[in-house]
Amino acid sequence: MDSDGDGVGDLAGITSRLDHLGTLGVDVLWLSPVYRSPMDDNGYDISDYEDVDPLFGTLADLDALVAGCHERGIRVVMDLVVNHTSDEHPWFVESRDPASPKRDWYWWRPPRADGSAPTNWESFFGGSAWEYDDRSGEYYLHLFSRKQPDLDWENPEVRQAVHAMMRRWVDRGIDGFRMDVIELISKEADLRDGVPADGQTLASPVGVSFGPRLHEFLVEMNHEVGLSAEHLLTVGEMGMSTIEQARQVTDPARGELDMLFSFEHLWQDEVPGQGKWGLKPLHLPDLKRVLERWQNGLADIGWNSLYWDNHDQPRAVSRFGDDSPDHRIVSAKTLATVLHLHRGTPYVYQGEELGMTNAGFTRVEQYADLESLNWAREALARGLREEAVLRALATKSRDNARTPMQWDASENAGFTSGTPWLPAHANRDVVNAEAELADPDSVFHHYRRLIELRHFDDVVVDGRFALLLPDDPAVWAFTRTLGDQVLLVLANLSGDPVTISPDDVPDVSGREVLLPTHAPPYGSTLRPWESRIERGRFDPGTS
Ligand code: TEU
Repeated sequence: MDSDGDGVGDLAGITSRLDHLGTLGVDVLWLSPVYRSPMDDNGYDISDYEDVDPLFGTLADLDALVAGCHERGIRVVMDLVVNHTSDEHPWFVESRDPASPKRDWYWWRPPRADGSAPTNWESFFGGSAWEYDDRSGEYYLHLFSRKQPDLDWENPEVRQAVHAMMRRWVDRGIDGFRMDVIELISKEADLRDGVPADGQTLASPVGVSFGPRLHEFLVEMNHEVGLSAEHLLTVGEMGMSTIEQARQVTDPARGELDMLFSFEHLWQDEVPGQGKWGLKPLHLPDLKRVLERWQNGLADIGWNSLYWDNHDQPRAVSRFGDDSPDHRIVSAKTLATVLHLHRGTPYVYQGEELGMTNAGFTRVEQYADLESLNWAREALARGLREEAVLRALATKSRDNARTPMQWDASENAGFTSGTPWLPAHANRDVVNAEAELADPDSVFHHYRRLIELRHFDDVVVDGRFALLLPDDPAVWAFTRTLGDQVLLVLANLSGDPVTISPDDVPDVSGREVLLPTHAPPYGSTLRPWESRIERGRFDPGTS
């Protein structure tokens, strides 16, 4: 929400909309980075960790937002981006001088004998992960854009500076951190070449994810900042984490993080090895199995986070549901039910609670995201047809999730009085908060009820998870069990009716239907995208 008409959302804007969050019932607000930044990567390139960027307001605006949240019982988690800084951060500016004491706060390396970069690594945003600096004749490492140089966490001064900064935010009233690409902070000391894929010259970086000192750094950070304090929440973005690594990171006895974001479920609609732009239709059992393995893997130790959407992902209803007018509302609700009834902490990304859809851009010029633009440029140069490039962007670009929040049906969706930085979606006349709050059958109220259910029902929080019908290509069914209490979730993730045989679901007595997507009757056939939860008891003697 933009409060000052410059077309960009800001802190005062969010504060003016806190009733929306209050009505939805969320416990915590995760704020995207609002620190000072040249905005090469929408604020994930920070030039001053101690201040708010004027684009978003002032420190006083941030204090007001935090106070407004706290009044409503909502905690505020900030984004912590400390794998890298901006190249305009004073630490890096100073580090450009080889004689400076900050030189080894970053990864400066001499060229190889032939003058080429120290390793053949490709940055996550395309091109070499090394940038040559004329002044010293050395390269610096940037796993993301060249305006995002990687900090060298081997240096204790770097770690101390980060801890001190985090303590200042906690002292200011912040309730925790979402830690950007935190799996990358420990790198294997001998930086070495990777193996390029066929026909490529650059390779994925090696030895940078879950490096040898990662757990040590997380334990140290937790201890130095006091992150295990009851009121603080920590979630690490650790896309490549295995379940075993996640058990370690989130085991409370080890004192690292509360939870992490794995990406494994989001790889299920990619051609293996081709990355996010290699489009593959989803085979539902693959997705169910991934979540099942994470449920089982963290059942006794650790804790899951649950999410479909964030600022880097396409909209869930467009990706895993059906965003056509016939099915948008029901499929958005069903995706929500399935996710929120797993065990873990569910995350709702702005507009997901309205069933907001992908951006619907049809030209490369409409995109703003550097990852999308870099890839499109490279792909076109490689000879990929324009239709294919546009299809991949329309399916996967991060901008799909970044169009203005749809508050009402007006021209800019009520987001700004000026020109929005990305255009508001044409479907704002139907998909908007004002209309959905007024409609008890809306996607919004379905999310509100799911959140409410979790607040009152221990089975949602703690129940043991068991997947039913794992190989069924359309049905997503599972139980959550706590003592003799059971929640049975039945969902049809397809546009065709499906029939579930009574033999395939456990015998539950005293069934009560919760959060159905459709009006009765509730039989063994689920209508297109229909879902419901049934609450009951296991009869003594049944298992
Ligand atoms: O994303 C990390 C990350 O792995 C991304 O490269 C992600 O895979 C990609 O955006 C998916 O398209 C985090 C932030 O969430 C992202 O917004 C930042 O651009 C990135 O780190 C660099 O800080």
